Amino acid sequence: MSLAAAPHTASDLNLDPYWMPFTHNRYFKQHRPLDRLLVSAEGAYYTTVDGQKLFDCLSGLWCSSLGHGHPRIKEAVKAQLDRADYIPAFQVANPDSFRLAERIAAVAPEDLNRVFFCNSGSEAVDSALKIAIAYHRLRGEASRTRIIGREKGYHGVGIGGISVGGMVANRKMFAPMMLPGVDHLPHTHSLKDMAFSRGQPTWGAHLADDLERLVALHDASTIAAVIVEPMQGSVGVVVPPVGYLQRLREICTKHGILLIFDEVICGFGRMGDWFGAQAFGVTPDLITFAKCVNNGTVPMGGVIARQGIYDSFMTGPDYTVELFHGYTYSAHPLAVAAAHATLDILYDEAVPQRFAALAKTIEDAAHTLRGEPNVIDIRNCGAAAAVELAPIPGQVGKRGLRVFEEGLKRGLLLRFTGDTIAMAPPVITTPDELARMFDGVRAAIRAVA
Ligand code: PXG
Ligand code: PLP
Repeated sequence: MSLAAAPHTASDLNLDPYWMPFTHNRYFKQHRPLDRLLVSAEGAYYTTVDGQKLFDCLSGLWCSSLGHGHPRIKEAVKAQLDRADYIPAFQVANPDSFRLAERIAAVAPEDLNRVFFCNSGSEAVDSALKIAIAYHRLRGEASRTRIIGREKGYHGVGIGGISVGGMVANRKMFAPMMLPGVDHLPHTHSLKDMAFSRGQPTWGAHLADDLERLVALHDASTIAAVIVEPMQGSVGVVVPPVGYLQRLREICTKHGILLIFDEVICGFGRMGDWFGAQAFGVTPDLITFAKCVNNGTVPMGGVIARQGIYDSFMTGPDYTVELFHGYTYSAHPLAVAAAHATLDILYDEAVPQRFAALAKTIEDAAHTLRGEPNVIDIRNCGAAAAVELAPIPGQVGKRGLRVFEEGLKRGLLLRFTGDTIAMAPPVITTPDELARMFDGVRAAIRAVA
């Protein structure tokens, strides 16, 4: 029986078989929190199994930026389901996949106009890394095999993504599986130099120069690509210093290294433009996307490549496969239909521009939390903000968890990573809802002081 059909049977629910992702399974299952069992979603709110409404402070997991249940997306997915539930993407295609690629290319920067589809951000990252390595090989530079990631980076949970990623908890258990030859740039998160910056910190552009040190160490002829998130979402809204991404671009260009922007969170409006690339005025060679491409409705991810990268694969006899890579569900018709409807809404409702306006309000509201107990940093970028709290001594992550639980009591579904609380509400958030969100966060922070 579904929870939705019988909301009051939640206490009978067998919690044991489901191995929850990125979750403290034992804590969850011992506490059996009814306010964490979500059964419906509408606009900017979830409803719990007990009927409590929770404001969606992170737009799902950064993916439902238009709010939930948008009628145009629902209709598009239902109509597609009536036409065809599944269409293979190998050697045949749904015409709507071509149209979607064309529309994504139209909003991507410069000549990034070739689009490869997959089903998640993690797959997008692994696909982009494979494309980068293969590209150099096809051009006769097979020695370019190293990938440079960044400390504190998050690039999903595939083997490629954890190798280039820089979050130690995601890596340490899996050390023997890591890609060889990966190196990391230093992260740009320095409380000493940039705490409480509004928007982009003015300190830190020089950290990009470390790429020159890695080039000197490894030699450019061994380096295929650099991958970074323009704005780092997962680690808690870490904002690129003014000039930092520009500097990375210059060094990559100078040494023939591909620059990959992992825009799984930045893409499709949140930064106040279509991509972080445009918001920050820096064009990479490859962009990964997922999440907001179809408002999180059906899993979808992808890679956007410069035309020259695609063209370099188009060699050999024309009846042979050029890229030996793809997924059963690449360009799944339901995901494609949801993406078309999402793009319609992004245009018709001027979503990137509205996010740019919301960004300013979020910045002002977020920084009013300065001076609250244990608040050691506040960061904001686009329509996203984070509050970093001092850990309870010896119990890193406990304060974040307790603020999250206090948030639930106040009708807020917050996102915590360690002791950092991140917020990225849907574009439909009203000024009143935004004020209530920050009031609730303030009260939750005080409650755990
Ligand atoms: N790259 C980036 C930059 C991401 O932020 C991924 C890749 C992986 O995407 P998938 O679809 O495989 O999960 C991500 C995902 C959070 C949070 O709370 C962030 C992500 C996922 C879940 C939670 O910040 N980012
Ligand atoms: N494992 C097996 C045995 C398969 O047959 C396939 C696909 O055919 C996969 C894994 C990969 O699945 P996907 O294409 O959904 O990534």
